Amino acid sequence: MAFILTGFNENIGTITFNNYEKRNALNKALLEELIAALEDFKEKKARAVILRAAKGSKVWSAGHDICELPKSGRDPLPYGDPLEQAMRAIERFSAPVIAMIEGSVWGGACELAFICDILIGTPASSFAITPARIGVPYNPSGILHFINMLGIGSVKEMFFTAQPINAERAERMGILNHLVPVEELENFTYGMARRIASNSPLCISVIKEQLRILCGAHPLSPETFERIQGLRRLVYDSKDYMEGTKAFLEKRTPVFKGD
Ligand code: YXS
Repeated sequence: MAFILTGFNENIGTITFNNYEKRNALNKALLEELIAALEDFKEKKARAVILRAAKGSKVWSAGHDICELPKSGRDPLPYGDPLEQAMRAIERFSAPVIAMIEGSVWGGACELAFICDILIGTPASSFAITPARIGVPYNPSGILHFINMLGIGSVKEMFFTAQPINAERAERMGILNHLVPVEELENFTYGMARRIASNSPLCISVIKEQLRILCGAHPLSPETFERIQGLRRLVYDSKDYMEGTKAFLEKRTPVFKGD
């Protein structure tokens, strides 16, 4: 089964999540297909890529596939995790990637959407950052992506409450570049992609890479890095981390005890 569908037209690539039975949960296979699709679009010299869910989706993506999160004692978001690899592939893709958001976005899918260059949503779009709901210690590069997008106050609220932010607020916060009626979403998004495709691809790819380098220019001392890793280990070694994933799979509310 293909976990994504792809298309290529007028130098614009399209990647459509195709795992709705599991609410487009980002499993290893889907993410490997996404990375392969970007490689193919690179060969075809795509000038823009659109990342989307199927038309009419109520959920854009439910985030990391919880069934694939490691058991206690292992970092759930290591550097080599397929989701981390997919995000780096998007960040380093030479052309702009536009997230066309129809439906709700959860957990690691928020970071996947935020790492895209432009986000276009509808009034039914929403965004929920959910590590605290599952008991997952997010990683430094991911937190930096959120800080670069939102500012520290909004990042704290979204991480601490794990509650969805609606489309109107998401536009005010700068998450959405554009908020359009659902019936206009495809035309608006592909219209922007065509405008981008008509500009200088070399200039755009250099500006995109310059922005990536400048946004990520936060040197960490080895001691700071080790302290962050030690803090994260406290969480992923905890009973709460086990309880979060177990509760989801048993379809019940988690009972966190703080240890
Ligand atoms: O019971 P079946 O087999 O039909 O499967 C159900 C769900 O178990 C499955 N599913 C998922 N499977 C794995 N990983 C997921 N993230 C996931 N989400 C859903 O899809 C089938 C249909 O789900 P259901 O019945 O709940 O659909 P719904 O339409 O009533 O509700 C849609 C959602 C998205 C509101 C609901 O599925 C939900 O709350 N999903 C979990 C959202 C979430 O907390 N995602 C965070 C994943 S962890 C992550 O991304 C990072 C590690 S972190 O946490 O750090 O951000």
